[in-house]
Amino acid sequence: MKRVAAVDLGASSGRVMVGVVGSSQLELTEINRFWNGPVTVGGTLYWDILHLYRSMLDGLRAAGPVDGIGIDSWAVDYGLLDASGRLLSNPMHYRDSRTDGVMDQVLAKVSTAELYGITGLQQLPFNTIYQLAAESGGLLRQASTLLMIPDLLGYWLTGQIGAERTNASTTQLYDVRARAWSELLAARVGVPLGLLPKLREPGDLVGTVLPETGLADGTPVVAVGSHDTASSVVAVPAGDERFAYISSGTWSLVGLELEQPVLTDEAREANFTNEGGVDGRIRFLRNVMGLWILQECQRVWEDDDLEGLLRDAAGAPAFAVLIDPDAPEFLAPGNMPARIDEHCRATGQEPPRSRGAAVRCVLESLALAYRRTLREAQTIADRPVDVLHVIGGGSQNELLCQLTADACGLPVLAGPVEASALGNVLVQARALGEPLPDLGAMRALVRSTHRLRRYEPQGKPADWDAAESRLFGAR
Ligand code: LFR
Repeated sequence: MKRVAAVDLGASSGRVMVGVVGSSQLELTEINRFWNGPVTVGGTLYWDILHLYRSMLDGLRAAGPVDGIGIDSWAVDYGLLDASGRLLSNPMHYRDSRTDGVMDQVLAKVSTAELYGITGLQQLPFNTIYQLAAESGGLLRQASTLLMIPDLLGYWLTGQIGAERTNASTTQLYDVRARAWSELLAARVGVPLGLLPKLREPGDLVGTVLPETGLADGTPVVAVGSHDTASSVVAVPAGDERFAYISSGTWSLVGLELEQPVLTDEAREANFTNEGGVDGRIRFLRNVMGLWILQECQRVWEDDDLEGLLRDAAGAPAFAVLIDPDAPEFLAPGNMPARIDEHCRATGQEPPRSRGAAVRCVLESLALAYRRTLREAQTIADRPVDVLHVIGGGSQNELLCQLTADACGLPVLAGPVEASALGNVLVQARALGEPLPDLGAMRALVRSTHRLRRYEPQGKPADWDAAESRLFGAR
């Protein structure tokens, strides 16, 4: 049996959890939970990295002695260190507007087809490659090392430098077939290769904690699937290969787990990503905007009664208004209710008349985006699926789970909620000697220790067909 600590940082909150992992045991206890989000300074969106580090240390101290510590977080963002190992600038938030228009500048140096052929990555304006191209003030010239967020926090804990592979795979500077940094792309976009540290595998030892952390001397820090989505996919409680998943939180990551990347024109045109998973798997998925739109509505409404909003949404008329949740205007923080209204007017629809109607519009639109993404993923990867696993915080949203089952015409199995933290502790426990030979064994343990909720598809499939062609048909 192993007792390990998972630091799991999401875009709206971070947490430290202790996991006890044994042959028939998998239990998580939350030690602390802390705010995370963008902080605007001088018109730029930053993460509050020292607040995250301090809160994580508070949690780790409160956790007491553990056999290991693992860190996962959102992807694509990074800190730059100078030659003495000091952080050059506070890490910026991927939703900051400094990358506006930068993709086109980079695409003038490397074509979309070449970029996709090497990295297999979905084009998102905030991919690390575009953020680096947007760095100003000669920062890249002053920098010696680039560390992704979990690698940066791991460096502060241990003094050791490295780049965990699953998160490196989200930079769009990583060659998915060669399984190495792409020298060609780095050169083409002017990123010094020396900036990119040696790659680490999930399960590798990062180092042991430094005395200044105040943590128990000698505690190992273990690399996990440090991209939160990689960790959460580890904890998908699937029994065989014929499954799809939605890792549901601020983002909805919708797709399949594959053995090999799919780098075809079809996959590129449909903008699917091939991110690196634990044990060399590929996460073939697309980012759908996710619960972010609803979270931003709640922030603007100053309404934290999600239950109440969902009740109102359940009672609101079906398919009254539909939006494309992936429209670029929904990416940056801001007045989301007003943007929804504008989007409706621009597409010839009456804006929703109540909060309940707006929430219904967001959830139905998400369900339609899931449906389209899943169908495309199955066709492009030639992988039929029988069941859709919804994991992460969004798996608690009963209305969304039911709409998802209805829209996709598949049974939805919802749970576990804390999927990233579970994936994190499972990979650590294995690295520390717990007999969990492969993903199948880890998933069987999640299945036998966690209760899942099943949603059968209901309603009329024809209604969803009609709604889909209303929303996406003209494209
Ligand atoms: C989810 C996630 C997604 C990534 C996005 C930005 O938390 O990690 O996988 O595309 O955040 O980093």
